[in-house]
Amino acid sequence: LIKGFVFDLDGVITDTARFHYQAWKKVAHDELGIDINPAVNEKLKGVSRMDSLNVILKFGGKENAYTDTEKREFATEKNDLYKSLIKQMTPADILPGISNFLQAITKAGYPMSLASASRNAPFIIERLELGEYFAAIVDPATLSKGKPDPEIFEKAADLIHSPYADTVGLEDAVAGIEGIQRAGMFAVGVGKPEVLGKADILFPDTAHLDLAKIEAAFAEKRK
Ligand code: G16
Ligand code: MG
Repeated sequence: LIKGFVFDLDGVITDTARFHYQAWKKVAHDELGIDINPAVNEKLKGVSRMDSLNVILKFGGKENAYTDTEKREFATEKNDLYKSLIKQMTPADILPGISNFLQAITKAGYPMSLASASRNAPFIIERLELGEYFAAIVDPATLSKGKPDPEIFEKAADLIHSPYADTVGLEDAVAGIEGIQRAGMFAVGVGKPEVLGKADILFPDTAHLDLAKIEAAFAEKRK
């Protein structure tokens, strides 16, 4: 039986990727002389702040052009810009269907926690007024490895005392689905089958998320 749900944030609960992109695009252009594009942005999804900077530097062929101190300054500049953008978020930025889905899970009595790589996740959840649904939020500062390592999903499940085999994880990124499955959890994908084909159950978008279907697919797999 299902004992708990762990959620990714960006791409599942809200679309912060556009704000990350806007902030990185400006810092990359102004400070690094690198013009990023939507294909680069895809590679930043679910990836930590410093790793995102490294992806951009690699794309621009400037992997070894800066010291760690300089890199920290670029990351801080990006984050300041990002924070000014997410300050304007409201509950209207919750992705379609998510509020009803969270209500259905709560009504069914399953605890939920958040497995987001973002250090800004607590602030975003507050802006979206979704705090009441999440019993816990993993602090990414405590992690030694990023997705696809299962660590973040394991911590999220531990926080709600949900055994991994009885936990359902939701993700929109390949690395996230891989992490959920490596943790021994049931993976719910939100996105395209070409990308997330390995998920245990897949929904084309958040509006189609269906708790009854997830419970049935989970029961079938654990039979
Ligand atoms: C999110 C985004 C990533 C971002 C990361 C860290 O991950 O998808 O693009 O780099 O958080 O964010 P911050 O700079 O705010 O700490 P997730 O796991 O919510 O999809
Ligand atoms: Mg995501």
